[in-house]
Amino acid sequence: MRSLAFLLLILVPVLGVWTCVWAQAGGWPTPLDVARFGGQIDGLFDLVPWMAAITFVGMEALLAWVFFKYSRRRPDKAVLTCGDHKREMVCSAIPAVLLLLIAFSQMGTWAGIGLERDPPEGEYSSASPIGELWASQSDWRTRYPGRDGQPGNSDDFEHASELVVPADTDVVFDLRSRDVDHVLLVPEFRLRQRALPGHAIPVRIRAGLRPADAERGESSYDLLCAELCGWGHFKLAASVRVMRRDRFDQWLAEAEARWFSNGAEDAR
Ligand SMILES: [Cu+2]
Repeated sequence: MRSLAFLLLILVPVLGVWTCVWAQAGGWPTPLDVARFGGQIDGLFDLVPWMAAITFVGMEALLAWVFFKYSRRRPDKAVLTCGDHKREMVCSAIPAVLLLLIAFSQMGTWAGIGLERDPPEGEYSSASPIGELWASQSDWRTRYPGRDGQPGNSDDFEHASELVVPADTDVVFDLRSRDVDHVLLVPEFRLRQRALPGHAIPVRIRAGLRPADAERGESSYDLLCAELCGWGHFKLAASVRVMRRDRFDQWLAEAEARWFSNGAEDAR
């Protein structure tokens, strides 16, 4: 009985670590990464499970050792101790160090992604072809800046329920909300950003095509709202279409013409 219990104690951390390694090796449950900083963000995600796994194995091993060592009949009784300042300090310091490690390890990645409106000098040369992405109950609406490249004037045009972006291009746009809090989520871009009413939050993405779509020149990804934002939350399931640059330019010209024709092509 004792051996069986001991075996189970050993089995739990071994299976825990095995599932962790197996999941990572198989790329599960991480979605496809087509983002410029996706690898770094995944690395940050991996850090916490690994820390948890090592702590888990250590604690299980300690438990197994205690179980093994003190399970024999011993003449001495267990002693209840209350309050050990030194041990409490150690037990507080270890999680604090781990939390600081998590905090500092992500600083470089976030600085690299750069959520500032103006890109670092020399890094991004082209102006963003997208002005704003509006969330509302209950659709997503992209506002393109038109021919002058400046959002907020009369040559802007809109496209509903879809964000269309050029592939392998740095795109910066303002995320906005018309009504309540929403959360923009595109798992393949490793992008999750809250949209707040009254705020224009700059978002930078650089998306690629799925390897299988390289020849076709176009990929589609789910664009979701990750916040239960009201009765129409389910309607905020849209898509991001990533197009090769030449296809995107053609799409942009057609979308612009369609917007300003005011439906004239359908009346013919
Ligand atoms: Cu929502």
